[in-house]
Formats: sequence, C-alpha cells, structure tokens
Amino acid sequence: MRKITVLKDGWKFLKADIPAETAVKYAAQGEDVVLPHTWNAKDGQDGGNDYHRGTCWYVRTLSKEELAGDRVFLEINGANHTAEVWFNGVQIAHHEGGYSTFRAELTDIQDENVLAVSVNNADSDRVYPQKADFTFYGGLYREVRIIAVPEEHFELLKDGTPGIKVTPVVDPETGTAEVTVETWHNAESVEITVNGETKHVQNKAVFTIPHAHLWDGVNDPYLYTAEAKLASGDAVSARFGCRYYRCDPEKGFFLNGKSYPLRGVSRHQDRAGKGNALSIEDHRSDMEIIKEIGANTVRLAHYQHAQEFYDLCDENGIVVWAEIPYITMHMKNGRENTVQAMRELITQCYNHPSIAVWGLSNEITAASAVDEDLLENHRILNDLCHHMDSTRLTTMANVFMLETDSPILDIPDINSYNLYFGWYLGDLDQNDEFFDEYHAKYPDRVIGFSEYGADANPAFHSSRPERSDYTEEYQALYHEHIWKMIEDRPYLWATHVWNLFDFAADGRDEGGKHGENQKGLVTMDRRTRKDAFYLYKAAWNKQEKFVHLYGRRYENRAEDTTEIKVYSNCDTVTLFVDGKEIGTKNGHLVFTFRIDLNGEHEVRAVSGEYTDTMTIRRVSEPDESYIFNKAAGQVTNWFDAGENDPACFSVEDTYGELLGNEQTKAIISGMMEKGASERGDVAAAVKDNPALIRMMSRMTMLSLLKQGGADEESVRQLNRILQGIRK
Ligand code: GCB
Repeated sequence: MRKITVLKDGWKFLKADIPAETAVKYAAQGEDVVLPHTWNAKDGQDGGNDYHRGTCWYVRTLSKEELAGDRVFLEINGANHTAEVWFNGVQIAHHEGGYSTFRAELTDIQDENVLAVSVNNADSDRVYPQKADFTFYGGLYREVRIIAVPEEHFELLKDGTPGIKVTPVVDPETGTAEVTVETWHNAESVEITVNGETKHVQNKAVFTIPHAHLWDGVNDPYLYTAEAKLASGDAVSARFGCRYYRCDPEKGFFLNGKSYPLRGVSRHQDRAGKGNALSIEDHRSDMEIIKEIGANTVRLAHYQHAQEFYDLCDENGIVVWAEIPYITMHMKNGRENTVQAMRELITQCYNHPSIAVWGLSNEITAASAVDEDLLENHRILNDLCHHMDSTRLTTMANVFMLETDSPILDIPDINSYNLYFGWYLGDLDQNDEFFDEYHAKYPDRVIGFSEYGADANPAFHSSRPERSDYTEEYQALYHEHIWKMIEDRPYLWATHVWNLFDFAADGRDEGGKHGENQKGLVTMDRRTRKDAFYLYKAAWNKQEKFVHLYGRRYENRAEDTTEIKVYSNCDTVTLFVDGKEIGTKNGHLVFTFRIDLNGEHEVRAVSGEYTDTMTIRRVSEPDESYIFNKAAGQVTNWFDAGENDPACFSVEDTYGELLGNEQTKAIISGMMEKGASERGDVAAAVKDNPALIRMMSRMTMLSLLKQGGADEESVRQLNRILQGIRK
C-alpha cells in the first residue's frame, strides 16, 4: 500500500540566507507557518518592484511514525524558484524551476528527524523566469507530501513522474480507442486495468475500447481511469480521455472531427492577499468563473500550474495550452533549465486530456535577438516535445514586434501572436490588419491569438473612453472590437483574453494601482466582474441566459443624454427608465440605447424573465474620482497644435523624427525611459527592441505622450523646449 501524508502545519519559517545547520539550529525562533506559503503575499502585490527575493528556510521535524514505510519519499509540488532539501543534516536534493513537482528519497530515518528546505527566488542567469510581467513569489506554495511505498513500487524520482503514462489514440472511422499504458517500477510484473479489462504484463499493455466514449470538450468531458497495481500492493492510477483534434489553417480547431473554435482566457496562479499560495477552493472558484464566462479553453500562463487545476480542466472539458516559463529574455546559460522544465511539464502532465498544446516560450524575442542560440534552444525544445509526446502539437506565443518572416516561426507546429494594438500602441484596427496580412501571406500556416487585452480599474469611468484611460468603458470597447475581429476570422485556431483575472506584477505602477496588471476581466480578489466580462459571457455562455447593464459603477454622469448598453445572450432586450418603457431592441450581444438624464434614474433592462437594474444620476460637474489622469482628463481639447512654428520641432513630429536629431533625442529619451519603467520590468527591458522603435517611430510624440498618460502641462513644457530647436 502507498501512504500519502500532506505536511501542512508544523513548519518554522526563517527569512534568512543562512547555512542549513544554522537554519536547523535556530528553527525554534522561526515563524510558524502553514503550507502552502509564500513570503511575498504582501510585498509582491504592493508595487515598487521591491519584494523580497532571496533565500528563506522552511524547517520541520518529522517523527518516526510520520515516516513509517519500507521506502519513503518527499514530494514538493512547487518551490519557487530554486530549492535545496536537507534531511538530518545531509543535502538530498537540489531543484531548479519553481513550478514543477520534484521528489527525493528519505533514508536513514531516526526517531526524530529534521527536514530543512531552502527556497530561493533571487536573480539568476540560468533559471527561468527572470524577466516577466508578474511577481515571482518565493515559497513552498503548493502541497508538500510524504509518500511511503513498499520496497517494490512505481517510480517516483524521475522528473516527478506519476509512474503511469496513458496514450489513447482514437480511430475517427470506427470510434475505437487504442489505449497504451506504460508504467515504471522495480517489479517483475504489473496488473493494469482499463475499462473493466485487466492485463498482467511487464510494464506495458495495449487495450482496445470499441466505440469509446469521447472526451468531447465542454459538451461531454468523459474520463476513463487506468489503474496499475504491483504484487506488493503499490498502486497508481491516471484518468485519461479519448479524443482527437487537429488544426486547419483555414477553419481553425477541430475536436473529434467537428469544428470547435477555441475561445477563452488566460490565467495566472495568484490572488489578492494570498500570492501564489492557493488552496483547492481557490482553484475551484477560478474554474467556476471560467465556466461562468463560458470559455472552452484556457492558456495556463506562463509556467506549469498545479496538478489540481489541470484536473479541473479535464473534468470540465476546458482545452488547455500548457507552457514553461521560458519568457521575454533568452539567457545563454538557461538552456538546461528550459529543457528540464519541458521534460517535467510533459512527464507530469502527459495524461491530462485537456492539454492540447505545449507552449515552447512566450515573447522570447521581446528583449533578445533572434540569434542561433535562441533558435537552437527552440529546436531542442520542439524536438523534445515530439520525442516525448507524439500526440500533441507545439506552439509559442510571439510578441507583436516579431517579423512574420522570422525563422523562429518555422519551428513550432502552429503559430500564435500576442498583440496589444489599441492598448500599448497603435489602433484597434491594426489587430485586424495584422491577421489579414499574415493569413494572406501564409495561407498554409495555422495562426492563433495568444494574448490581447486592455487594463481597466473599475473605479475609472468615461463617456468618451480612450486608449490608456484605464476606464472600464475603454476596456469594454476594446473587447467589443476584438470580439468582432475574432468572429470574422474563423481561421484563428485559438484566442485567449489576457487575462481572466487581474494579477500581481510588483514592478507595475499604473492605472491607479500599485503592483497590478489590470487587464483582468475580473479583479484580483475575484469580487468584481468588469463590464467586459459580460460581453464574453454573452458571446460564449449558452446555458445561462442573462441581461447585464453596462456602466453600473459609472453612476454620476455630467451629461444631458447618456448611452445605456446591455450585454446579453438573449435576442431581445427592453429598457425601462424609472419604470417607463424606453424601447425594445433585437440584436446580438450588445444592445445600445440612449436616454435623457435629469436627476436620479432607475434603469432596468429586461428580456423575458431576465432582468438587471442600476441607478445613475445627472451631475453638474464631472466626477473627479472617475478620472485616472486628472490633469489630462479635464482637458477635452487638450493640445492646440495650431500655434507651432513649423521650422522648429514640436510634439507633433513623429518619434522617429525626434530621434533623428541629437538634441531632441536626448530630451525625449529620458522621458520615454521613465514612462516604460512605470509599466514594469518588461516594458523597461523591451523599450530598446528595434522593431518596437520602428513602430513607435511612425507615431507622433503627442500620441505617445497621451497614451503614456502625460498631463497637459508637461506636454506644453516639452513642446516649448522642442520649439526652441530648429529643424
Ligand atoms: C504580454 C506578456 C504578459 C504580460 C502582458 C501585458 O505580452 O506575455 O506576460 O502580462 O503582455 O499585460 O503587458
């Protein structure tokens, strides 16, 4: 028999970079902590990019009884980024990579034993991630377990393997699934059972399931179980799904032979106040929100997530993009770490039917050149994926600046781009144009939309939403555009909103919040669903009919008439103001009305039995609390360019023109540097990317400043300086 004990409490935590003996000696002075735990739950979420990154210790005593068993293993499911494990004064493990499971055997067990684990999230030039737009919470933030097994047992050490590998291959013609089950153990023979049939083999058995019950995404995520047992009593099992899929460059994703456009969201593993130390209830509640919005796919960014979450995806039919933290900046010493992370990801996640693709990297060319070392790293990872798994496709998420003829795009099986036109840079239409051009140029390549989004703080509102104003209304407008863009391009194999949830990026300081990326459709505490959430819910959720009034937090409006929008998956919506019927609209997802404002009004949207009500009121002056950038927000026509002397430089010149003159270049470079640093580490690292500079060069300085949230006075000031320099 196998006995699993979860080591939840009894830990002492020491926030000190000290030798193992010292940690053990002074453990009693440490803080009592309960796992899962991160030491960055607060300082990793409050901005300033100053959260504690270093070595900390977790120490626990273990009695002989807790370690009873013929062979005893320690399992750590996530220690970010690097861990060393000491048992009774001897180092028994060193693990690099903060998101995967690893194990070590505990030997020489005494009556009283001491386990000491050091975890380190400091800078490194070999362990990913180092440059990325999220907080690298340090800690033992997932379960730590003791696994006691008989002498004869299934393999536990190799890359955190589950000891059992199930490969179902479905024949589309007959619906028959051929299921290969492989196991690893130190025994002569194993008993393997699948679908009521049992075989005794050395380590590998093939089963045939006629008319297999398919794992059919959200429609019917049916799971089978494979069980393996040794004579000693040690047993392992794995759930699996019978399914097949393909990607068509013209028609997108097909699941089990039927068109199944993948439309969904991305997720980071963190929460307000908790960091990455999540409970199973946190995982479940995230899954409930994914189901509520009606997504059929999730990109589990930017690293391996908890096994519990992949399980939830299996159970709920959510197709997963799984990836390793090879992100933003290629490190020449990091190759081994990427290979190990990919080996562990595939070994540990192989059996999950929800996973459709392995992601090789994310925006890796943002802060690195496409050179031979980077290409070779990708080829090695791509080959490794195919070698370890012949059933899944590889992909990568490319940064918008990557030229579409880059040789890196030839490496993975299918392509994807992260585009933020209409947020960081450029206009919304550029998203449409990008895909149209790509698809026309490469009609045989499969392309997807791996990230898009716009930040919104639900405190900020406007009737004239603009890019970079951080209003809920701009975010909604942005997504209305993108949703339509996607609808018109069925060839996109998958699309993932960045992000379902706001998440911590301690280096950020923008949009009225410190340390948060606010592109979420839901706030980091999961309490507020921003308006854009309901646009997608209307588009995707076929089960739960609803009407949602947009703008409920935009209560005070300084205008005579105002727009009322309703997001709904019903066909008809009727609007009432103060009980009086205003009108009925037939439509699809977005229903727009205009009403007069004079005083306080109760607005009610109704479709059959579904209804939503809000209160808004006419105010004489704009409500200041709704404006993020107060200085810029107050000015409607905030810069009158007519006065400029064309013989001299001005903010109306393009960024490129200003970079072309030594004097003006010196002036604007400092300003741009400051702007980038407010958007965190990544923006600061990316700002010198030549392709980005090329794109920005075509934009006027005025539009770049506006986008960066510059106030009117500093724009005028800069303009005065530039006007003093002759062209
Ligand atoms: C990206 C990155 C993601 C960031 C996002 C953003 O392209 O892949 O990690 O969080 O942009 O919000 O800037």
